[in-house]
Amino acid sequence: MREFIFGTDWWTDCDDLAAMRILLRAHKKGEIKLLGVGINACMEHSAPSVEGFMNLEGVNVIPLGIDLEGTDFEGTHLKYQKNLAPFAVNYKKNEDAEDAVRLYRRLLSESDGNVEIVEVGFLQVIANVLLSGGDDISPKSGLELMREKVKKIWVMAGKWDEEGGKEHNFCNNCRSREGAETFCRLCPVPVTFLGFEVGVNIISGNELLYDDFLYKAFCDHGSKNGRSSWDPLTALLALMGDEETAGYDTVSGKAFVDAKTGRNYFTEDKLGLHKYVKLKYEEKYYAYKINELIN
Ligand SMILES: [Ca+2]
Repeated sequence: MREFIFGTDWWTDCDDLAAMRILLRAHKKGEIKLLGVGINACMEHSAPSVEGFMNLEGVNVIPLGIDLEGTDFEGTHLKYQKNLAPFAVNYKKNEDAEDAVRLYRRLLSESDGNVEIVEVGFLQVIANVLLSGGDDISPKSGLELMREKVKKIWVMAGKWDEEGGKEHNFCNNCRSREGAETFCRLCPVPVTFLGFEVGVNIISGNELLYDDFLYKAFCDHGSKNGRSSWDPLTALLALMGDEETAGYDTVSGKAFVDAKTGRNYFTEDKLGLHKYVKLKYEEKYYAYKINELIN
């Protein structure tokens, strides 16, 4: 069975929750195994609200990691997290979650080498995994663990329809900018990016039922009529496991992020480890597919 680690900023936007629902439902159906969730931004109710959401979805045995230092990203919308946090059982506070780098190292070292990562937030945690040395979990470096255990990484980040594009997950602050630069430079496995331009005009979550807690979270965010679909598109792409089948054209090459500005650049190369996706169909095609999965 395909195994996934889900990385999320779970920060100010609600599209992370739609992505999480897609993965949790696939996990519940036995289509995939979700090994763990790494939260790469830290607000007051981050870990409790992630666990609360999972419990409401009927999935409650997935380990959480968090970057407790990731408190300095820009933006505030705490309400949906505050409302989900009371549903937590095991992670009553952020400190109850394992350090996210340790979680990744542990999950990777325990795995058979078939792991895929879906990352819909900031990249400093994966970057720090790549920079990590051997420890009590494994004598292997993070680079070795990633090379041996990770098959593919699906990332929502970047703006690829222009050279020097600026996008939130790369650009938010120096933590995200430096993390993104390190990730693109060091990551030894294939990465597919879904960029800002792909998801911005695909609106999903606009058909949720009024008594659905995901609808309440969308309302708490100010998105009762739906939201751009960056994160759920990335989750769906990862689940389908193939860009073309998921409805995208791809450009292969090498991505680069400027650590000072967070701007992204791309050098085309048919043999490159990086790809970014481009829409093949009209936006409503993708919105329908996401709504079908989250309604
Ligand atoms: Ca996100």
